[in-house]
Amino acid sequence: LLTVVQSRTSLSAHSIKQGILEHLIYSLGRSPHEAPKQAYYKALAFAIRDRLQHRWINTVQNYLKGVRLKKDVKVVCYFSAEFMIGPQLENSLINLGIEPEVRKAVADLGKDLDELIALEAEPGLGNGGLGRLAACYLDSLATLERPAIGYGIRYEFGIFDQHIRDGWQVEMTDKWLRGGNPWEIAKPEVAYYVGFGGHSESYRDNRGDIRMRWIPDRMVKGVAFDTPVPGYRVNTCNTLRLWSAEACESFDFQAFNTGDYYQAVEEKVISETLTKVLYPNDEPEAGKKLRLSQQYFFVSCSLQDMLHLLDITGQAITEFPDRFAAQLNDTHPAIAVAELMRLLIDERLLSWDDAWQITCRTFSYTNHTLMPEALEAWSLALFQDLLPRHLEIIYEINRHFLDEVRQRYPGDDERIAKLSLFDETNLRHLRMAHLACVGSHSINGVAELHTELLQTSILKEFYELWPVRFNNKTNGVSPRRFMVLANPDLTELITETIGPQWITRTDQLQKLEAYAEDPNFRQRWLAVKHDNKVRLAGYIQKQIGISLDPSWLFDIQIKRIHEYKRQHLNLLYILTLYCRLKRNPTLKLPPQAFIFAGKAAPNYAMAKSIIKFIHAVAETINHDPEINCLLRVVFIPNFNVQKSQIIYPAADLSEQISLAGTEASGTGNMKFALNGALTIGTLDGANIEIRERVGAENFFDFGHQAFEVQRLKREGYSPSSYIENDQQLAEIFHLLDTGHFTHGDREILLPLLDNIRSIDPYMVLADYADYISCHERICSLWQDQDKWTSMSILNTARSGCFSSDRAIREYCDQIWKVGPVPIKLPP
Ligand code: DL6
Repeated sequence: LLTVVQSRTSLSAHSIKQGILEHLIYSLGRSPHEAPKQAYYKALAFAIRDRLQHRWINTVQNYLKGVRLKKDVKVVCYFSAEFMIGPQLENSLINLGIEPEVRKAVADLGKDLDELIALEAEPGLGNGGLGRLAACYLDSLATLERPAIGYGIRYEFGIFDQHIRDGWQVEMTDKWLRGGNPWEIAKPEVAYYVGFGGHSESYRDNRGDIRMRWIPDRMVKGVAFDTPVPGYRVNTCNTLRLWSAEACESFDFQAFNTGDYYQAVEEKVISETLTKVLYPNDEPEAGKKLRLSQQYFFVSCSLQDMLHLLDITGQAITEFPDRFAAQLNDTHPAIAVAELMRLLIDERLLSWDDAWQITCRTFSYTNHTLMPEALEAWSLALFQDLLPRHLEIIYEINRHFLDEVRQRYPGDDERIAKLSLFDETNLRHLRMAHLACVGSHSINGVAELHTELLQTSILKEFYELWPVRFNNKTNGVSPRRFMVLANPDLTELITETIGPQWITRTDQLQKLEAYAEDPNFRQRWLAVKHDNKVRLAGYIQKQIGISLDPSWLFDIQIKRIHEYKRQHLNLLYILTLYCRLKRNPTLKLPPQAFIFAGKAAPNYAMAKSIIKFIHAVAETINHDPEINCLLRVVFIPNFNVQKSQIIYPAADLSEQISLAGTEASGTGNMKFALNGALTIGTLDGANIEIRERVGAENFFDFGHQAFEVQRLKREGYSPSSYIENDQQLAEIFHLLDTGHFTHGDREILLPLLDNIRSIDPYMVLADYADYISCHERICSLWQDQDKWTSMSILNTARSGCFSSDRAIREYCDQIWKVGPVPIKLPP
């Protein structure tokens, strides 16, 4: 065994080269002479996965042993419908610390490592911030040596590929599994059955007590696919366990036996559609039965898996909350509260009270949005049809809960209606956020302002009822993924200056403050930024055919396209510069490149119009010789993790311009700041904390604050008056109305323009004037490159607390109570 293990664990260039060749020949059946690059990528990925394997196996063994010995091993189970893990190869090399050896091994085989890395298909198993946060948290959990499993869904088709045709977004299916996925290991023996539909019935158990059971009319099998999650330079390698739906053999057999072959095949197809595709967010979910089925499916598999782990380690069911801390990443997995209750009372035959205590001690809930339309609510008819037994359990949970509320607030019917798990106002709906709150011992927001707003708005009554359950956990991002991997030159410069400890202790970045005024260091810092801009400009030239001068100010807004994020406010600034230049061609203006990227939900017409708007402005400006010597506009299609890694390091200016009170936190804002971009931002989400940390003098804030937004709304917001009172705005709207940017087409942007003029739900016009003057300050500061560079250094130096390691330490210490379990490898 030892020889087998050693031949596949050695980290020398020679052994890695052998590993690649072995996999080329024996796993992929290719001759090294004729194998295409894709096969080399895959063989390399297999060779690297081998090198993670003994860490991975030992990590699981260590945890199980710890549990068996009743040592305090508690596992974090991160329940998330999305994990945007990004490409795995380079991340694994960095975490194992073997990039130089691998580069040599690959070069010895006549290949270039960077080219092979670029061939990796990205698993787009998420929509954006929420899914990427889950991936950063897994990275930090492993790096901090905390036992953890990420539980989610193995979507066959992840987030759609975005193509741009004539300036419009076109969605194409993503085929990330087309070439196979070398990182996952299918575990067909780790499988659970999940029921749907049917009815419930009562029966007498062998003690004569009446109990309930669920008789589903359809079963689906969930099969585990495991992906290793290696920590940075530690032996811990945790697991991301994603469930894939399969038809249940027993049901197939039944159909086969009755001779109904086609029925059996149909059953199989229906079952497998369950995990076919990720739903894009920013669209109403009402009526999407398949979405609720997905949520229930992955949650049920995961809870059954946790119970199984408890059983095989010989633990009593009462130990469940001492062995597992389950985090609900938004409400998508909130049905877990009812499912754990069902498993405990119907299948493990626990009393209601015991089951409820276990449930509440197990779960904690993170809210990620204040947007009313993003708060999940399922119609009772749909719910009844799909999960009838769960609905009964939820009624019972609600009955117990409202009894408690009535005792606290006798006669306060209004409060009861607000707190109830059911919204009785229009069509009856189940409020998933309420279910999550009631079944969790901890409820957190993702930035200070967001948590405060939760407590005073959408979850106000819950906060009044249980203030101690509420807490804030400001988001964080992985410094490995978004600095070490994305920005190797900056990493080298920082490491050379302050040593390598900052990679896992980002508070040490503070030491860079001492160099902020050092001309030599500033020069080197600037050179790194310049090279990163050259890299991005090269990519844009190659992919989109637009050339950018790296000496220009790179002003970047990359995120989901949404009205609340206000990409159109950014466009109004660009159009302001356009008009000013047209009026006065000799105007002194620093040359600026505006770079956008992001996807719009396929059914979100306004967001799609914003993409068209960006392209219309880009086309006009980029082709106008009077303007394109000072301004250029670029939209990078199909934004994903891989692309983000090239973009963040190249930014001079980060646009974080959501209407105050709408962005829960943001994480892009942190990635930019850590890479030394200055931020222009509203006092929204985590922008506020970034500004506090980096210093108000190193941050450009503008716009109405959240409380002012509320006041404006109360007083009656009139967007048209802003146009009437501002000549510049009036001129811009006139140009847009006459089709100046759309080849004379006056209709194409009209719905968007009319919406701004008449409703302007995210108050673009109210913040316009301040945004413009803030940009003016930025332009004048840009002239002083020394000052700008010092501010850039200070942004990085003071953003260490936005590491996901800090966030995960807080979750572990304050919510999950999960300590480190260092992994020892056998000699
Ligand atoms: O917490 C991660 C991320 C935040 O940074 C963003 O501000 C927030 O918009 C995003 N929320 C969602 C909501 N999805 N749902 N529901 O993606 O979470």
